[in-house]
This record gives sequence, structure tokens and C-alpha cells, in this order.
Amino acid sequence: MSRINSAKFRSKVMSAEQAAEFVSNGDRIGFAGFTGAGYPKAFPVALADRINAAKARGEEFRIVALTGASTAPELDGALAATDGISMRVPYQSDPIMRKKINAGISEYSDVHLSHSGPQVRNGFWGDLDVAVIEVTAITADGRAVPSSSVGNNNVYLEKAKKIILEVNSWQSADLEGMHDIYSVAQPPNALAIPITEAGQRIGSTTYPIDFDRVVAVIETDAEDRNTPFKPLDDDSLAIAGYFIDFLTNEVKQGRMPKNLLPLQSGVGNIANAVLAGLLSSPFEQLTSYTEVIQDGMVDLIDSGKLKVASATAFSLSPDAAVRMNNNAAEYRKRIVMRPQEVSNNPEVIRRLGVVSCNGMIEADIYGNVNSTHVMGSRMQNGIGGSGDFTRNAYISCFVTPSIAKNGDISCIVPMVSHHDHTEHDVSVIITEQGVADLRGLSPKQRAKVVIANVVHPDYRPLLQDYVDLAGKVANGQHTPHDLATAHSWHRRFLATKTMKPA
Ligand code: 0RQ
Repeated sequence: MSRINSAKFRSKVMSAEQAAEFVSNGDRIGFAGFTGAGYPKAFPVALADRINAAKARGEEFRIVALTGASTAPELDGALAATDGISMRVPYQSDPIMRKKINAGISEYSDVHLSHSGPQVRNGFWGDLDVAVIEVTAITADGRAVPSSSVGNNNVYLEKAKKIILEVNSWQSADLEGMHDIYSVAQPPNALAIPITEAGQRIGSTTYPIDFDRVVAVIETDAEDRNTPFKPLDDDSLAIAGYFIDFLTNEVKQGRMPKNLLPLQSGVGNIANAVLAGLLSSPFEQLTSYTEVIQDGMVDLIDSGKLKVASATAFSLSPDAAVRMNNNAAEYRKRIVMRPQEVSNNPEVIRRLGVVSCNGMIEADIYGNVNSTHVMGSRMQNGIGGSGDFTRNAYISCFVTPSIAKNGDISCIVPMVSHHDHTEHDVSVIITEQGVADLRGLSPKQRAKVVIANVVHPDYRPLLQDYVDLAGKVANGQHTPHDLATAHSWHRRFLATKTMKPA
């Protein structure tokens, strides 16, 4: 049965190939999609075919691709493979897209996710030509029911000259009622977002659609594609254990209530493992004000430990996605899905006292964190929402195994090779070795706590040698560094494939 309950919207139904004809060389396109959820599945593949055909004729055909965050092979993968993305904003994690960015074929602007929608609304990215948005259904009065992510869809639907809707009947019809669509007013007319509890609803359950700008409606029946999480290993279990010990002590010290404060959990395997750890913890009546709902979060809801979760998207393994689809009517009682300008809003995060927990590439002895670049230059994914949460959290935590690539890389280094989160924003670093609580410490005190608690034993003496040397070279100044050798570990890895000295 068609999910398009409005005759005038039905009159715009066409194939993805026909819809792709509405795009011109140089267009700026706002795509739905946040992790492997809620992205258009048919249109991007048809557009990729069109771009390839134009290239074969020797014609230039490139687009600017804006999204909520990362997407999946049918969007980032297919379009990046054509070399037809001139600029990508604001987050990606697709292997082909990453390759094109690091080869200089596609430009990439890595902005905070909470900023990306407002930047489009305020014209920082020029006019938006097309919005391509996946929805679950179109109602009889011409509103659209969101699907498994919201991201920047509200902004793209407001701003684009042309709107293309993909109505995906694979998405559960019971998603209707889960969403809370609220557009943030901009300066000088901005208003406080009236959220004082993670589960509070302040908007509507559907997107308003300006029919006059709708040029095409495509019907699909295609699953979201997320990769399964890596199985829990000893390191991720140890990290989860330390995180829970840390939270337990915060409660004991009277710095958090028994049911904690709203939790945010980042993308990636380690962050998911931390959620899995909470399942066997003594905490009850938990709340979450986060960006993505991962498998671990759904397990916490199922167990009754998590009362409510606010997010902007699902980031579920194929198994968990099926579970969500079969039980959306139950889950929507406990999940509120919002635009990313609200889920990641700094003002709300600060007010609620969110405890953030994100993965990272590396941290340094003073607590500066690199979330994005491998060896200073190669883009991995992007900053995503980690900055939105870290800077504004009640307590900001970062989690990582202490080593990567079989021990040839230490994730704790003398000086990070790229800065995403400064020492001023980072409260706690956790590895399988332990917890470095950096609150209330000076840089020199931080270095001691980092070396004693979170560095792998193979690298601990080397890092102590660096601190001793830096202390001498910098003559005991406030944040001692030896600029001649601060990046020598990275240089050694680039030259010899290991940070360990010969
Ligand atoms: O490489 O994929 O080749 O195996 O980086 O590392 O250990 O599996 O960790 O999946 O938790 O991801 C920072 C990327 C961590 C993620 C990052 C290599 C490692 C592996 C992945 P392989 P793991 P995770 C809000 C929060 C930014 C966005 C964010 C991320 C791969 O957490 O993208 O936080 N964060 N958003 O081997 C070289 C190092 C390394 C390293 C790990 N020091 N040097 N390679 N790796 N450490 C949510 C959203 O924004 C949507």
C-alpha cells in the first residue's frame, strides 16, 4: 500500500532517474542521512549514473553534498566514486569518500554538527538548490513523517529551491510520533530552546512541506545500511568498566544524582562497548541526551535501565535495525528524535548537564585531543558532534584503547598531531589502562596523571623521557614542550611504520 496519502504528492511520483534530471552541474544539494540511517537510497545512485554519463561525454558535472552526518555506500560511496563531489559537508565516514578527500579530489569542510544547519540557513554556504529527503510517509494534509534520522532535514526542506522526497516503505510506519521537529530561530531573533529534560517534546511529529517546491517524489523499499559493531574485546570491556567506576565515584562524591545525568555516547565501537557496560552496571532510571542511538542504547531501553533517549538518528547494526522496525510503537515511548541543531545544541547540553563520552584518535600528555586526523594529515571521519558535546558537557570523557595498529601506535603522544578538543575542554581520558581525571589540574600535573594512568606500559618510559626533556628545554615554563621532538613519535611512525624506537 502506498505511503503517499495525498493525491497532489502522488501526482509527482516518478523514477529516481527522472528525478535526477532536476540537478545541474554546480548544484548544492542538502541530502538527508545521519550515519547509515534515513538517507535517500535511490536518488544518489541515479545521480551518480547521470554524473558518469556526463563525464563520458566530456562534460563537467560536480555537486556540493551536504548531509546530516555520515551516510552509506548508496550515497557517499556512489557519488564519491564518480569524482563528482566538489565539496562535502559536514561529516563522513565512507571509505571511498575518505579516499577522495585525502587524494584532494573532493574538498571537505569539517564543521561542528550543531553549526552545519544554521550555517546553511544563514547563507554561509550560498543558496541551496535541492533537498533530497527520505521520509516514512506523506500524510493526507501534505506533511511528511520523518524516517530513521532527522539531521539537518528541517533546514534543507526550509531552504532548498527544489524538494525531492523519497518515501521509503521499509521504514516502520510506527516511527510516526517518535520525532520532535523544531527549527531553531536565528540571531538577532533567537529564542531559548525550551528543553529542560532530555525527553521533553517541544515541536511537531512531522515536517511541513511547501508543495510548490516539490519537484519529485520517489517510492522506495530499501533498508538502512549500517555496519555491525565489532565484538566486545577485553580492552573495550576494561574501558567500559573504568567508565562505570568513574561514574560510581562521582555519585559517591555527591557530584551526580544516583541515576546520573543525561549521557551522550559518540560513534564507534568503543563508545558502543561503554553502553554495553552500563547494561550490567547498578545504575537505573538513566536518561540520555545524545546524537545517535546505537545498539547499546536500545539494549539499555530493553532492560528498563534507560528511561528516555533524545537523539537525531539511529546508528544500529542490521539486527538492531530490524528489532527497531518491529517494535517502533514501543520504542517511540522512550525515544525522541530531533533535528541536529537541537540534539547537539550547546545551550541545551550545558543546561542539562550532559556527561559526554566520545572516541578519539589520540590525546597528548596535557589532555588535548585529536578526533579526526591520522598522523596529522589524513582525515579519518570528522569532528561530528564531539565538539558540540565536549565543550559544553558537565563532564567530558574520551575513551580509546591506549595503542592502535598492534602496538605500533601509542594513542597517548607527546603532542597531538591535530587539535580538535583543547585541554580546556577535556575532563577525563579513559583507556584499558585506567582513568586520567584531569579536572582541577595544571598542565604539569595533568602530564603526571596521564602517564601514570592511561599510557600503555610499552610507551610509559618513553613518554616520561619526553616530559623530562621538555621540562629541561622549556626551563620549567607553564606547559613544557620540546618543539624539536614533540612530533618525533609521529615522524618515526611515518618513516618506520612504528612509533617505537629501533
Ligand atoms: O582503524 O578501521 O583501520 O581498524 O582508527 O578506531 O579503535 O575502532 O575506534 O570506532 O571508536 O573510532 C575517533 C575514529 C574512533 C571515532 C574515531 C584507527 C583504528 C581503526 C577506528 P581501522 P577504533 P572507534 C558524536 C561523536 C569523531 C566523531 C565523534 C570518530 C580506526 O570515534 O570518528 O566523536 N570520532 N562523534 O586502528 C592511527 C591512532 C589511532 C588510529 C585509532 N592513534 N592513529 N589510527 N586508529 N587510533 C557522533 C557523531 O558525530 C555521528
